[in-house]
Amino acid sequence: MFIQEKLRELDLPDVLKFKNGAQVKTLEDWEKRRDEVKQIIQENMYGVLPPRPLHLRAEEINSDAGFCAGKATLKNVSLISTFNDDDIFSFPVTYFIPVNRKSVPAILLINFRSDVPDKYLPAEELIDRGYAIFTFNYANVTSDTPDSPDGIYRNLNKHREKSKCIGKIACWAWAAMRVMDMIQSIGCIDKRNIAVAGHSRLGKTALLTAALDDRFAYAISNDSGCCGASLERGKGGERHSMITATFPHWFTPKFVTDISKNAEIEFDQHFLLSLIAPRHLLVGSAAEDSWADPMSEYLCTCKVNEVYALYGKKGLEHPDRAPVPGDSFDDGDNHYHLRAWKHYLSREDWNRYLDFMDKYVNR
Ligand code: GTR
Repeated sequence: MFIQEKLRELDLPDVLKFKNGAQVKTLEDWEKRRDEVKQIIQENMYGVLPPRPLHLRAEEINSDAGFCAGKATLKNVSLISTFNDDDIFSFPVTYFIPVNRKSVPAILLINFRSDVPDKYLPAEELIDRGYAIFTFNYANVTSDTPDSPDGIYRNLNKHREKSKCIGKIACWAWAAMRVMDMIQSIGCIDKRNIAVAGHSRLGKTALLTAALDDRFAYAISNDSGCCGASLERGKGGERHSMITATFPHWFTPKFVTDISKNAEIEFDQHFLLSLIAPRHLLVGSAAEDSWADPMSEYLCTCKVNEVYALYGKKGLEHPDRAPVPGDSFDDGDNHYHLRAWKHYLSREDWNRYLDFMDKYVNR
C-alpha cells in the first residue's frame, strides 16, 4: 500500500484521538472531537475567530442587468458590519448571477484583485456553466503586509491582548463568512450548493472558511500549500519557519514566535481538512509548484478519508500511487487533480472543480 506507507512514514498526529488519549470510535465521538480540533487549529495557527457582527447589511452600489451580453446580472454592493461598540466596517463585494434560472449554485471566490473578469476569475465561462459568482478583493478587508493593523483586523482584534490577536487569514475567512450571511437572503441561490474557493494564500483562507462554516458545501483549495492543504511533516518547499518569517501577519503571534519553531506540534494540516467532512473537499495542485508541494497536498487529502469513513463516506477515491500531471480523481466524495505547469488558478483548474460540482448540482 504505497499511500498508506507514505502516510505511516510521516508519523502524523492522530486526529481521531482526544486530548485525554481516548480514541474516536463513532461518529458521535467525532462530533465531540471535532470541537477540540477546531479549537486546536484556531488557537495554534490562525487565531480564534469572533462571531458574526451585531448587524450586517448589504447596500447596493450599482447593478448591471446586461452583464456578459445579458446572460447575467452583476451587482456591486457594500457589505456593512456594525459591532457591539457601534464601530462600523464595510467592504465591497461583487456578484453576478446567471439570469432565467431558479436555483443557482454559487461559488465565493476570495481573490487578489477586484477586477471582473480577472485572470483568476473567468466570469463569462463560469456564467455559461450555470454558476453564480460572489467575489471580494482580500486587500479591501485588511491589507496583506506585516505591521498593518488596518481594516477588519482592527475591529476583530480591538479587545484582545496582543498574543491572542487573530491573523489576517482568519480576517479574510471572517469576511467570507459575512458574504455567506448575505447570500442566505438571495432567493435564487441554491443554498445546498455553495462553494468557497481561493488560490494560494487565499486557498488557505478558503479551507479555514469552510472548516469553520458548515454552510459551505464545498471547499476549493487551489495550490494552497504550506498552512493550507499541505502537511508540515515531510514537506518540501515552504515550511512553517519560512512562512512565518515572511508572512507573520497571517497567523496568531503564538504560532509565529513559538509553535512554528517546534517540529513536534500537536497537529498537522489534516486537522484542518478533517473539519470539512462530510462536505466536499476539492484540492488542486500544479506539478511545478514545488514550493507548495503537490505530493504533500495529495497525501493530506488522502489522509482525511479516515474521517469521511465515520460518516459512511469514501472521501477521495484514488489509485495507490503518486499522482501524475493530468490526473483528476473524481469518483468519491472529494476531488483531487494535478495540473501541469506552475502555481496559478487556471481555466483548467476551474473546469476540474466545476466538473466535480456538476455531479451534485440538480438543475
Ligand atoms: C507565497 C507563500 C505561499 C503562498 C503564495 C501566494 O509567497 O510563501 O505560502 O501563499 O505566496 O499566496 O501566492
